[in-house]
Parts: sequence; structure tokens; C-alpha cells
Amino acid sequence: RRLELDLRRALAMREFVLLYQPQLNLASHEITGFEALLRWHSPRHGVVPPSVFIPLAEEFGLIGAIGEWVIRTACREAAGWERPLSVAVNVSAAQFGASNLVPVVLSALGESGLDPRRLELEITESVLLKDDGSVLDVLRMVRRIGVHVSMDDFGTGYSSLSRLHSFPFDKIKIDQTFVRVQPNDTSATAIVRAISALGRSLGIATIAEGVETAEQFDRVAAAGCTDVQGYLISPPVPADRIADVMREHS
Ligand code: G
Ligand code: G
Ligand code: MN
Ligand code: NA
Repeated sequence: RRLELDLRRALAMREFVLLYQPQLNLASHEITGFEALLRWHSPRHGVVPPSVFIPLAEEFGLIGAIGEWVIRTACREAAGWERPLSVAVNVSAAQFGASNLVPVVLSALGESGLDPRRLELEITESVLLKDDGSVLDVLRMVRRIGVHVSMDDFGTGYSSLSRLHSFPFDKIKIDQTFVRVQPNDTSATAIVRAISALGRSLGIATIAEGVETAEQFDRVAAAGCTDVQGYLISPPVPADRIADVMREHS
């Protein structure tokens, strides 16, 4: 109850921040973009992880407003970066019902001046699970504006392949469970290789998430992933450290 009240006030109290985690391209060895990851700094509850407050925000009907803040903030901050790299924003299934995503994206792009091609929406397979076509309509509309769409946590949901068939995603994000594994995990490696091959034949980028060790980096590179993301490159960093991270990797 207390948590609900505090979460209801968090936006107005400016208690949310976005951290940004870089994504490294394996062909150029340059950082090509950052994923925005939401954090709630609550004076009463400390740093509350999104795995805790996003489900609560959905339950309390706050996800639309919070998601809108995330999109606007990510666009505004990315527009100020010294290099025009991409910014990826996570969009949950509930956000499609809770807010009018297309006008929000349009106005966030308009007010920030961000090139639409620099914005990427990350959606999970579950977003398309009970879809009646309206989610696909929204995705097609944002894509027509030039915004990119990625499939997040690939391989952990249902009917991954039919999702790829029903919408032309720009990027597949290979879930950490297949990446953050022991060196002897041959089945995880085979899965990463298969997803990479699938991406290659569809002309879609494949990014390995959760790369923590040099061994994992080498393995996903050998498996044919096009990009990597994970603590080995950098943990998510505050906005004021972005310039440093860009410089470290160029
Ligand atoms: O950053 P972290 O590993 O704690 O993120 C945990 C989960 O929260 C991930 O599944 C991530 O996609 C999700 N998440 C992070 N930021 C956002 C956000 O801005 N919106 C939504 N809907 N989910 C987010
Ligand atoms: O579900 P999604 O992929 O959007 O969430 C990514 C989550 O993974 C974020 O919470 C982020 O902080 C976390 N993360 C990013 N890189 C690593 C990593 O190398 N190891 C671990 N354990 N978590 C990571
Ligand atoms: Mn994500
Ligand atoms: Na993911």
C-alpha cells in the first residue's frame, strides 16, 4: 500500500532515472547504440529494480505514464549525445493497451528532434502472444516513421519463429540464458549459432545479451552474432558517463 502510494508519486517527484548499456558491433568493434534501463530511486525503499516495480506499475495502471516518460527521456537524452548512436527502449505488453504508443513516439521524436532511425523499441515475444492484430498495426506504424523494432529475450517465449514471420523485426536479442553459460555448455552454443544463422538468412542483426566473460564473447562471435551487450563491455551507466563509454570504445 505504501509502495503503491510512493510509486504513484515517483514520476512527479522525479525519482526515475535511465541507465544506458552500450551495444558493441562485432564487425566494426565500435559501439553502435545504448539500451535504456529504468531505475527507481525511492527515498523510502532505496533502488527498486524494474522486475519489482514494472509489474506493480502495470497493476496500478501507471505503466502508460511511466512508459511515456521513458520514451520522452530516452529521446531527449540521446539527442544530446556527441555521436548519433541508437537508443533502445523496452516496451512491455501492458504499454500497448495502456497508452497510445504512436502519438507518444511521434511527439517524443518531435520535441527532442531525434532522428527516428536512432530510436529502437524492444518488445518481447509475449507482446505478440495474445495479439488481435492491433499490436502489429502499431509496430508497422512506428516502423513506417523509421523507428527500429527489436525482439527482446529471444528464445524464451512462445512461437518465436511465427513472430519473426509475422513482423519484419530489425534485430533479434538473444536471451542471456543462452549466452551467460559455462564454457562446456554445447547446447546453449548450438542455440546461439542457430539463431545467428536464422538472423543472417533473414537479414536481421543478432545481438548476444549478458556477455560477462572473454570466453563468452569469443564464443558468441564465433557463433556468428553481429553484436554483443553485457557487463564485459560495460554495465548500464548513468547518462553523464555515456561520453566516456563512447570514447573508451572508439
Ligand atoms: O536493468 P534490469 O536487468 O534490472 O532490467 C530488468 C527487466 O526490466 C528487464 O526485463 C528489462 O527489459 C526491464 N526494463 C528495464 N527498463 C524498462 C523500461 O523502461 N520499461 C519496461 N517496460 N521494462 C524495462
Ligand atoms: O530483459 P532485458 O534484456 O531488457 O533486460 C536486460 C537486463 O539484463 C537488465 O536488467 C540489465 O541490467 C541486465 N544485464 C545486462 N548485461 C548483463 C550481464 O552481462 N550480466 C547480467 N547478469 N545481467 C546483465
Ligand atoms: Mn531489453
Ligand atoms: Na533481453
